[in-house]
Amino acid sequence: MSKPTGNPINDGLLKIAGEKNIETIWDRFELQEPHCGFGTLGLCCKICNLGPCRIDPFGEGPQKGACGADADVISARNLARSAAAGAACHSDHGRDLAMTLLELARGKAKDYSIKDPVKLRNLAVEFGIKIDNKNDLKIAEELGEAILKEFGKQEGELTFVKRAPKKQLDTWRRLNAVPRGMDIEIVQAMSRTHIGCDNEYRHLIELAIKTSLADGWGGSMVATELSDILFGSPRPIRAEANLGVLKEDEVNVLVHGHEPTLSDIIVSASQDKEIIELAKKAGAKGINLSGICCTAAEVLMRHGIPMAGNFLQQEIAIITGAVEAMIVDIQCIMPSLPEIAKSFHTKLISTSPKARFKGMDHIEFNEKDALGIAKKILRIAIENYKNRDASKVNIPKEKMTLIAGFTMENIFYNLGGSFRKSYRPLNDAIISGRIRGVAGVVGCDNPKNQSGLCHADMVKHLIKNDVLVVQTGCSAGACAKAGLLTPESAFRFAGEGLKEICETVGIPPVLHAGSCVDNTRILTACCEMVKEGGLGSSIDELPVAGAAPEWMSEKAIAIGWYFVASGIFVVIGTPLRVLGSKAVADYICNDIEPVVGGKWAFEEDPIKAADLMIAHIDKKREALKLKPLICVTP
Ligand code: MSK
Repeated sequence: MSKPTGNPINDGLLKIAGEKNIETIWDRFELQEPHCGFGTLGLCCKICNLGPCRIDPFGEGPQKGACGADADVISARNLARSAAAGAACHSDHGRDLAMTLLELARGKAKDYSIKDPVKLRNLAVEFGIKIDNKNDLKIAEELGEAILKEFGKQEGELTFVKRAPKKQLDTWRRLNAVPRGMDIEIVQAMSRTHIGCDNEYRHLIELAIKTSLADGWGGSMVATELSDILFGSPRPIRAEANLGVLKEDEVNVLVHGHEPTLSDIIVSASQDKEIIELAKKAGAKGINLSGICCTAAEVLMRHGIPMAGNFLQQEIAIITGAVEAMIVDIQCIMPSLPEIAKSFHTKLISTSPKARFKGMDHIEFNEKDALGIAKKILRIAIENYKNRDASKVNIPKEKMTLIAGFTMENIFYNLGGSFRKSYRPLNDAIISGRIRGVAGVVGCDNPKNQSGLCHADMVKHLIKNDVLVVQTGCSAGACAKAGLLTPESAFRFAGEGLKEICETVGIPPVLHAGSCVDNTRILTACCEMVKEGGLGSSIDELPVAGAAPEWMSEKAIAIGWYFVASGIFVVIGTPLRVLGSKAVADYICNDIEPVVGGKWAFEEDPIKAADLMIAHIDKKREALKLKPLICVTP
């Protein structure tokens, strides 16, 4: 059995895995230790076939690859490539939603509709589309076309960068960092990092910045905005989280991955009378839908569908023995799942034309017959209910209530009430010293850390110190399970000032803002704070900070970079793979701050990392000459 993970629920199911000789991520992770030192430090180059080359970090062996690239070039080049991969994932996600919008507008996706026509119209205006007397579908068609052009645009600037404060935009313009289109920046990141191309580390870091900005202010922002239009803008909603949401007497179906196009329709299909009747005929009380990873966040925010688990829990969800079907699309899906499912009855179904898995059944999703495909998948799950072996069922009891569904728009209402829809109350609370500042705590969970415990420890420390926390992705899931996403948690964990605000407004001290692509909601909220006034003239002047304490994916690198480049201080748990180059590490953790306004820090201890964020927030408060905190928590 693998070492204890620090999470009793995971440990209980991992014990069962150990007894059945089932290998999980924790076992495989252990077998990889110690991790390759060259790779960890960013000193391994596999870009061309002169190598793989490596640089000796002790200065005794080779200091240059066969082509002459030194530690600075190799680590900066690797970093830029990782950022490009992350940006590509989010942008492709955004592109798919633009395609769905277009199919809907052209009558080829009959199972979808425009769920937020106000947002559709606002976005169309932002893209320069004339509304006149056009109906929603006509506007959707023109908007879909305009957004798809944005992906392939070769010159000019992305439309969404206009949302940024002028000072921020001027900084990017000075650096030639304003993305032209999503695709061109990702392609250039790949071409410029080819052997013998871009060979100056600062120039390569600028490349990482531009590519990541194309994600944050491009692909991801498109994904968030179009998801709201197609599936509805979230509103605060009560739900539950943790593996205890699985039910012994229902057909348990898990949706896992990232894109909401299928999962949203599965929600409708699971409420279909015919499907519920079928489940009852099979001996179950109904269909119990829940989610893993960011797909979970998408359906949680919009429909209150429970979140069964985050990234690290995808394997152990199957080990509960109670899952009839797990439906996957793209990103963060472990290829190990089919091997684990062999010991249980769970059917694994891949659905995206982009992602296949050895050992999974594949039912390709297609917007033209979305509901039909969703029902087909649910019928397979229902049919599989009879194969559940009661002796193998071990559903943990633990589950926790949470409130999710906070967006840049609805936070207006929550903070200001219906007569005062503005960021004024938030800015005033910060200016008057009731709230110290705002922190975004996001990202994955990682066996290098303790099963999501870093997130909860960090967030508790931040709210205790009157920092309002906004979360997305698996980090939000981890804190939901720790009971931090309820208004009541303010009484247990928040400092006096933050508690007072939460009590007055009725919000949790930790706001769930959605999935990985929804980190852009944090960007737009920062823009609104600047626009509201009193907290400086650009994002880098705000008393805010960001963190990804257990990051693991390349998407997290792109996200971190677009926050840093947007002027935000970002602390991550394990370092980016640049420590083999003192020049690159110094540059991105220090010298870059006067250039873009933000910078990176690496700190594994979640409390020390939170203290770095608090110190940064205090530094910004001081620069803005804000009042001292009203209630300093002892
Ligand atoms: S799912 S990228 S493990 S947050 Fe977005 Fe979670 Fe990280 Fe995947």
